[in-house]
Amino acid sequence: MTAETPERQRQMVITRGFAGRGRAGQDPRLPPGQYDAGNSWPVLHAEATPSIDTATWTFTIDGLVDTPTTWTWDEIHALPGDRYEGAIHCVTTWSKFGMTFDGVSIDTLLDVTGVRDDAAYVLARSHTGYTTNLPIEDVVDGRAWVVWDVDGAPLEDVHGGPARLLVPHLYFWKSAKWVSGLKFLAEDQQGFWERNGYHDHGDPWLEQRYQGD
Ligand SMILES: Nc1nc2c(c(=O)[nH]1)N[C@H]1C(S)=C(S)[C@@H](COP(=O)(O)O)O[C@H]1N2
Ligand SMILES: [Mo]
Repeated sequence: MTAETPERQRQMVITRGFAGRGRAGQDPRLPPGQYDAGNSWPVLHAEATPSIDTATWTFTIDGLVDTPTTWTWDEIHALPGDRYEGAIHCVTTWSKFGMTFDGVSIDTLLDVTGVRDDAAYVLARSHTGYTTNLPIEDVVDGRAWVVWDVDGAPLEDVHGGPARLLVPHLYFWKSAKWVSGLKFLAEDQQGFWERNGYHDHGDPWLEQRYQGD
Protein backbone atom coordinates (compact mmCIF):
# COMPACT_ATOMS: atom_id res chain seq x y z
CA MET A 1 0.00 0.00 0.00
CA THR A 2 1.42 3.38 -0.96
CA ALA A 3 1.59 6.00 1.75
CA GLU A 4 -0.05 9.28 0.67
CA THR A 5 1.94 12.19 2.05
CA PRO A 6 -0.08 15.29 2.94
CA GLU A 7 1.62 17.01 -0.02
CA ARG A 8 0.55 14.25 -2.41
CA GLN A 9 -3.01 14.35 -1.06
CA ARG A 10 -3.18 18.11 -1.59
CA GLN A 11 -1.95 17.64 -5.16
CA MET A 12 -4.63 15.05 -5.89
CA VAL A 13 -7.37 17.34 -4.62
CA ILE A 14 -6.11 20.16 -6.83
CA THR A 15 -5.84 17.88 -9.87
CA ARG A 16 -9.34 16.55 -9.31
CA GLY A 17 -10.61 20.11 -8.92
CA PHE A 18 -9.29 21.13 -12.32
CA ALA A 19 -10.42 17.91 -14.01
CA GLY A 20 -13.85 18.52 -12.49
CA ARG A 21 -14.31 21.43 -14.85
CA GLY A 22 -15.14 18.77 -17.42
CA ARG A 23 -12.89 19.56 -20.34
CA ALA A 24 -9.31 19.55 -19.06
CA GLY A 25 -7.16 22.20 -20.68
CA GLN A 26 -10.05 23.94 -22.48
CA ASP A 27 -10.76 27.63 -21.99
CA PRO A 28 -13.76 27.74 -19.61
CA ARG A 29 -15.18 30.65 -21.66
CA LEU A 30 -15.65 28.25 -24.62
CA PRO A 31 -19.05 26.54 -24.84
CA PRO A 32 -18.92 22.79 -25.60
CA GLY A 33 -17.77 21.89 -29.11
CA GLN A 34 -16.50 25.41 -29.89
CA TYR A 35 -12.95 26.62 -30.73
CA ASP A 36 -11.36 30.05 -30.38
CA ALA A 37 -11.16 31.69 -33.83
CA GLY A 38 -8.55 34.15 -32.51
CA ASN A 39 -8.20 37.25 -34.62
CA SER A 40 -10.12 35.96 -37.63
CA TRP A 41 -13.80 36.81 -38.03
CA PRO A 42 -15.46 34.43 -40.52
CA VAL A 43 -18.21 35.84 -42.76
CA LEU A 44 -21.35 33.72 -43.10
CA HIS A 45 -24.69 34.50 -44.70
CA ALA A 46 -27.23 32.94 -47.04
CA GLU A 47 -28.07 35.93 -49.26
CA ALA A 48 -26.04 38.37 -51.37
CA THR A 49 -24.43 41.18 -49.34
CA PRO A 50 -26.64 44.25 -49.70
CA SER A 51 -25.41 47.81 -49.68
CA ILE A 52 -27.75 49.80 -47.46
CA ASP A 53 -27.74 53.58 -47.36
CA THR A 54 -28.07 55.05 -43.86
CA ALA A 55 -30.05 57.93 -45.42
CA THR A 56 -32.93 55.54 -46.15
CA TRP A 57 -32.27 52.92 -43.42
CA THR A 58 -35.07 52.28 -40.93
CA PHE A 59 -35.66 49.99 -37.97
CA THR A 60 -39.22 49.08 -36.94
CA ILE A 61 -40.75 47.41 -33.87
CA ASP A 62 -44.30 46.21 -34.53
CA GLY A 63 -46.75 43.41 -33.78
CA LEU A 64 -48.00 43.04 -30.19
CA VAL A 65 -46.61 46.31 -28.82
CA ASP A 66 -48.48 49.37 -27.51
CA THR A 67 -46.91 51.87 -29.90
CA PRO A 68 -45.44 50.42 -33.12
CA THR A 69 -42.44 52.63 -33.95
CA THR A 70 -40.02 53.17 -36.82
CA TRP A 71 -36.67 54.88 -36.24
CA THR A 72 -34.48 56.47 -38.89
CA TRP A 73 -30.67 56.30 -38.64
CA ASP A 74 -30.50 59.70 -36.92
CA GLU A 75 -33.41 58.95 -34.60
CA ILE A 76 -31.97 55.67 -33.34
CA HIS A 77 -28.57 57.32 -32.79
CA ALA A 78 -30.23 60.03 -30.69
CA LEU A 79 -31.29 57.38 -28.11
CA PRO A 80 -29.01 56.56 -25.16
CA GLY A 81 -26.30 54.24 -26.47
CA ASP A 82 -25.12 50.99 -24.99
CA ARG A 83 -22.11 48.66 -25.38
CA TYR A 84 -21.58 44.90 -25.37
CA GLU A 85 -18.10 43.60 -24.59
CA GLY A 86 -17.55 39.87 -24.79
CA ALA A 87 -17.78 36.75 -26.91
CA ILE A 88 -19.81 35.58 -29.91
CA HIS A 89 -20.43 31.91 -30.77
CA CYS A 90 -21.25 30.56 -34.24
CA VAL A 91 -22.98 27.19 -34.67
CA THR A 92 -20.26 26.21 -37.18
CA THR A 93 -18.06 25.93 -34.01
CA TRP A 94 -16.00 29.13 -34.00
CA SER A 95 -16.20 31.50 -31.06
CA LYS A 96 -14.58 34.91 -30.83
CA PHE A 97 -13.63 36.68 -27.61
CA GLY A 98 -13.09 40.29 -26.67
CA MET A 99 -15.51 41.85 -29.14
CA THR A 100 -16.82 45.38 -28.47
CA PHE A 101 -20.11 46.33 -30.10
CA ASP A 102 -21.80 49.74 -29.79
CA GLY A 103 -25.43 50.48 -30.52
CA VAL A 104 -28.67 50.62 -28.61
CA SER A 105 -30.15 48.09 -26.20
CA ILE A 106 -33.47 46.51 -27.24
CA ASP A 107 -34.67 47.54 -23.74
CA THR A 108 -34.27 51.20 -24.73
CA LEU A 109 -36.40 50.66 -27.85
CA LEU A 110 -39.06 48.79 -25.85
CA ASP A 111 -39.25 51.71 -23.40
CA VAL A 112 -40.65 53.62 -26.38
CA THR A 113 -42.97 50.96 -27.82
CA GLY A 114 -44.10 49.06 -24.74
CA VAL A 115 -44.86 45.32 -25.05
CA ARG A 116 -48.36 43.90 -24.78
CA ASP A 117 -49.13 41.15 -22.24
CA ASP A 118 -50.05 38.68 -24.99
CA ALA A 119 -46.61 38.94 -26.66
CA ALA A 120 -44.33 35.97 -25.99
CA TYR A 121 -42.04 35.67 -29.06
CA VAL A 122 -40.12 37.87 -31.45
CA LEU A 123 -39.42 37.43 -35.15
CA ALA A 124 -36.40 39.48 -36.20
CA ARG A 125 -36.23 40.43 -39.88
CA SER A 126 -33.60 41.86 -42.18
CA HIS A 127 -33.71 44.28 -45.10
CA THR A 128 -32.76 41.23 -47.23
CA GLY A 129 -35.71 39.08 -46.10
CA TYR A 130 -33.71 36.95 -43.61
CA THR A 131 -35.64 36.10 -40.42
CA THR A 132 -34.88 34.47 -37.06
CA ASN A 133 -37.10 33.74 -34.05
CA LEU A 134 -36.51 34.34 -30.34
CA PRO A 135 -38.50 34.16 -27.11
CA ILE A 136 -38.99 37.65 -25.61
CA GLU A 137 -36.85 36.71 -22.56
CA ASP A 138 -33.81 36.54 -24.85
CA VAL A 139 -34.09 40.09 -26.17
CA VAL A 140 -34.76 41.94 -22.88
CA ASP A 141 -32.85 42.71 -19.66
CA GLY A 142 -29.64 43.79 -21.38
CA ARG A 143 -29.19 40.69 -23.53
CA ALA A 144 -29.83 42.03 -27.06
CA TRP A 145 -28.87 45.11 -29.06
CA VAL A 146 -29.07 46.78 -32.46
CA VAL A 147 -25.39 47.52 -33.13
CA TRP A 148 -23.59 49.66 -35.73
CA ASP A 149 -19.98 49.84 -34.49
CA VAL A 150 -17.57 47.01 -33.77
CA ASP A 151 -14.25 47.62 -32.03
CA GLY A 152 -14.77 51.35 -32.52
CA ALA A 153 -15.37 51.30 -36.29
CA PRO A 154 -18.57 51.14 -38.38
CA LEU A 155 -19.78 47.59 -38.98
CA GLU A 156 -18.73 46.50 -42.48
CA ASP A 157 -21.37 45.48 -45.05
CA VAL A 158 -20.29 41.83 -44.91
CA HIS A 159 -20.82 41.73 -41.13
CA GLY A 160 -24.31 43.23 -41.39
CA GLY A 161 -23.60 46.94 -41.65
CA PRO A 162 -24.93 49.50 -41.30
CA ALA A 163 -26.64 47.71 -38.37
CA ARG A 164 -27.27 44.18 -37.15
CA LEU A 165 -29.05 42.53 -34.29
CA LEU A 166 -26.70 41.23 -31.57
CA VAL A 167 -27.87 38.44 -29.24
CA PRO A 168 -24.49 37.17 -28.08
CA HIS A 169 -25.66 34.64 -25.49
CA LEU A 170 -27.25 32.59 -28.31
CA TYR A 171 -25.61 31.11 -31.43
CA PHE A 172 -24.75 33.86 -33.87
CA TRP A 173 -27.41 33.00 -36.48
CA LYS A 174 -29.86 34.74 -34.09
CA SER A 175 -27.90 37.98 -34.66
CA ALA A 176 -29.61 39.01 -37.91
CA LYS A 177 -27.36 41.06 -40.19
CA TRP A 178 -28.85 44.12 -41.96
CA VAL A 179 -31.62 43.98 -39.36
CA SER A 180 -34.76 45.93 -40.25
CA GLY A 181 -37.12 45.15 -37.40
CA LEU A 182 -38.62 43.01 -34.67
CA LYS A 183 -42.20 41.74 -34.69
CA PHE A 184 -43.72 40.76 -31.33
CA LEU A 185 -45.95 37.69 -31.55
CA ALA A 186 -48.14 35.47 -29.35
CA GLU A 187 -46.92 32.24 -31.02
CA ASP A 188 -43.41 31.20 -32.02
CA GLN A 189 -42.87 31.58 -35.77
CA GLN A 190 -39.71 29.97 -37.17
CA GLY A 191 -37.16 32.00 -39.08
CA PHE A 192 -34.93 31.10 -42.04
CA TRP A 193 -32.36 28.76 -40.44
CA GLU A 194 -34.89 27.36 -37.95
CA ARG A 195 -37.11 26.19 -40.84
CA ASN A 196 -33.96 24.66 -42.32
CA GLY A 197 -33.21 22.54 -39.24
CA TYR A 198 -31.49 24.83 -36.77
CA HIS A 199 -32.75 24.91 -33.18
CA ASP A 200 -35.56 27.30 -32.20
CA HIS A 201 -33.63 28.55 -29.16
CA GLY A 202 -29.90 28.06 -29.91
CA ASP A 203 -28.20 28.23 -26.48
CA PRO A 204 -24.50 27.45 -27.08
CA TRP A 205 -23.97 26.26 -23.47
CA LEU A 206 -26.69 23.63 -24.00
CA GLU A 207 -25.39 22.87 -27.55
CA GLN A 208 -28.83 23.58 -29.04
CA ARG A 209 -27.54 23.45 -32.61
CA TYR A 210 -30.27 21.56 -34.48
CA GLN A 211 -33.97 20.84 -34.01
CA GLY A 212 -34.20 18.06 -31.42
CA ASP A 213 -30.90 18.87 -29.65
N1 LIG B 1 -29.27 38.53 -42.80
C1 LIG B 1 -28.58 37.48 -42.35
N2 LIG B 1 -28.11 37.50 -41.11
C2 LIG B 1 -27.41 36.44 -40.65
C3 LIG B 1 -27.19 35.30 -41.44
C4 LIG B 1 -27.72 35.30 -42.77
O1 LIG B 1 -27.61 34.32 -43.53
N3 LIG B 1 -28.39 36.41 -43.19
N4 LIG B 1 -26.46 34.24 -40.96
C5 LIG B 1 -26.30 34.13 -39.51
C6 LIG B 1 -25.21 33.26 -39.18
S1 LIG B 1 -25.46 31.61 -39.45
C7 LIG B 1 -24.05 33.70 -38.61
S2 LIG B 1 -22.88 32.63 -38.02
C8 LIG B 1 -23.77 35.13 -38.50
C9 LIG B 1 -22.45 35.45 -39.16
O2 LIG B 1 -22.12 36.78 -38.94
P1 LIG B 1 -20.72 37.31 -39.49
O3 LIG B 1 -20.70 37.02 -40.96
O4 LIG B 1 -20.65 38.73 -39.15
O5 LIG B 1 -19.67 36.49 -38.78
O6 LIG B 1 -24.77 35.94 -39.08
C10 LIG B 1 -26.08 35.50 -38.84
N5 LIG B 1 -26.95 36.49 -39.37
MO1 LIG C 1 -23.71 30.56 -38.22
